This record gives sequence, structure tokens and C-alpha cells, in this order.
Amino acid sequence: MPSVLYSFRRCPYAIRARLALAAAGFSPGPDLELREVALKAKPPELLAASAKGTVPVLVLDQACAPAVRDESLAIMRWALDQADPEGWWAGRGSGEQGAIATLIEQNDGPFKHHLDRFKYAGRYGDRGLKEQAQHRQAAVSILQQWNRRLDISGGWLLGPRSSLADGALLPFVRQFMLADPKGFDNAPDLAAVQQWLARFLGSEALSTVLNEAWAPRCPWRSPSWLYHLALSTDWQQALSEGVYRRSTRGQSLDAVGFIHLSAAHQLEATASRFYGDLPAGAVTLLCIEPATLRQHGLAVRHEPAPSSGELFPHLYGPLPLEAVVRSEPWRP
Ligand SMILES: N[C@@H](CCC(=O)N[C@@H](CS)C(=O)NCC(=O)O)C(=O)O
Repeated sequence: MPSVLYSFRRCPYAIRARLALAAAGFSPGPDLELREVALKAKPPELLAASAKGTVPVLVLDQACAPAVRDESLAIMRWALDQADPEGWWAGRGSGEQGAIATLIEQNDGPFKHHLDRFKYAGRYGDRGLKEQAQHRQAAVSILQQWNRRLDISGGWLLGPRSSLADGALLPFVRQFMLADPKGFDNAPDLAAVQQWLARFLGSEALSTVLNEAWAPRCPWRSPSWLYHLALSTDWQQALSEGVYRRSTRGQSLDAVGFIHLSAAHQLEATASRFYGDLPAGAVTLLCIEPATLRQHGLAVRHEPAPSSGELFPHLYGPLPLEAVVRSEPWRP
């Protein structure tokens, strides 16, 4: 069984975990399965591994105990315990380890607090919008402290080479910059932070963990869900009518008697067989929660396709919209 990393491409916590795993020499493949997650539709496997439902989560193969690490820092520390060729943590004395811990606490506590209230001010109501500038200023003040440290340390937070602190903080500084790049460039007394971030943005380390293998554009398809490929126009109509009643391309539920579904591993073949001639955007993938179908008293039967005998799930009845946990443009 490979270890599994549940991740979300843009999440700074997930980025820092991927940075440490990559620094330790791991890469997605036979030994590490990368499962990109949509935060609005978390797969049941992620929630079974860690009920708090945040990413990143690393589920190690059974030989390791405990098997689940569901905090980004725990994943970083685990990765660096396996291999730490760049000396992010290994060989650091207690003074340096203490400084790393203090910087990470400042980042994960006050800096993240102000970053969220600056970047997502709208989520905090009228008061949030009123206080947005204050939060930005508070975040800048923390960056100025890090700037003073960088000025004397020689390029990275703890000296001339990068450490766990740089890997843990930079994804958040990047997020702060992305919220207002011009404001970041023009902020006073941040020259060393700007250079530090620029070095990170141009690094192979970051581009590696933002590439398709580490950060796929398409979420992982859980085998616990069922799937249906819908013409996007049919799906739009269902959204306005409140229920989906198509069986497959060009055929209605009333005419066929059931809705054709696929299991995760059957999707690619179904798509190329029946929808392969359509342009991008014409087909929408519906991810369906079977438990919701059961709650609606709907039956799913696995029945053989006439041509091949392969068993496919068939839904007997209209598809309720509540059972669709996610819809997304189909991407092969
Ligand atoms: N303390 C956690 C925080 C992780 C976290 O909050 N991740 C966000 C994504 S950036 C998340 O999963 N949020 C859950 C949600 O949006 O439903 C860690 O360090 O791993």
C-alpha cells in the first residue's frame, strides 16, 4: 500500500508539507499517492482518516505508527526525519530549533490571523471591511520584524541556508503578496523580505510542488462516490428544475428506466466511448454520494452492459440535486 497525501494545490499548509516531502526526496508515484481534494466536497476517505477535515493529511503505510499525520508541521517533521539533505532541521542545535519554533508560532498565530482578515475581509462582515487596513498593517509589522532578521542573517531566516522556518513561512508570505502584489512591493522596510520571497518564487523547490504531479488541476475521484457524465446543457436545466432526469446522452430517464452511472475506475472509458467527440466544457462530471440516494429511497443496481457484460451502476429514479456533492467540467 502506498502512503497517501491529501492535499489542496493552493493551500499554504499543504504547500509547506509538499515542500518538506519533496526536500526529503519523496515524489508522487508508486510509494506516495497524491490525492488532490476539493475543499467543498471532501472525499469520505479523507474524513475517515482525519475527522477534522483539513488538508494536508498524510496517511502512512501500515508499517508506521501512528499512521496518520493531520497537521502540516507534523508532516514536515516526519518527512525531514526520513531524510533531510538540505539540513532544514537535522543538525540544528536547540537554540536554532527554538528560533524555528518561535517563528512558526508567530506565522501560524498572529500573521495568519491578520492575513486572513486582510485577504478575505468580506468573510468577516461589515466590521471585517472596516478593519481590513488595520489587519494589513499588523501583518506588515510582522513582516518588518522578519525583514530585520533577514537583513542580518544572510538571506534565509536562520542564516545563509534555508531551514524548516523558511519552508513553513514562505507559503504564507506568498499568499500575503498575492492578495495585493503592488501593495506588497510598495510596503516600507520590506526589501529583505521581498528578496527572500522572490528567491522562493523563482525556486525549483516551489515550482516542483506546484506542478501537475504534486498539484493536479483535477480533484482525486473517490471510489466511494458514483459518477455521471452529463451534457452541460442538461445539467444547467436540472439546476433550474431542481432534479436531473436524463439517462445518458440523448436519452431520458423516462425512456430508459434508469440513469447510467459509472464507478471512478470506469469514467475514462465511458467518457471516450460516448462523449469523446464533444468539445471541452460540453460535458459536466457529477460526483454523487450514494448514501444520499439511499436516504431518498432510490435504488442503485449493478447490471451488465449489453455489449461487454461489465457491471455498471444504474440509478432507478431521478437524481436529486442534494446527492451531487460536486459538479465540474469533465477533464479526461
Ligand atoms: N493546522 C492545520 C491547518 C490546515 C488548514 O486549515 N487547511 C485548510 C486549507 S488551507 C483547510 O483544510 N480548511 C478546511 C476547509 O476549508 O474546509 C495544519 O497545519 O495542517
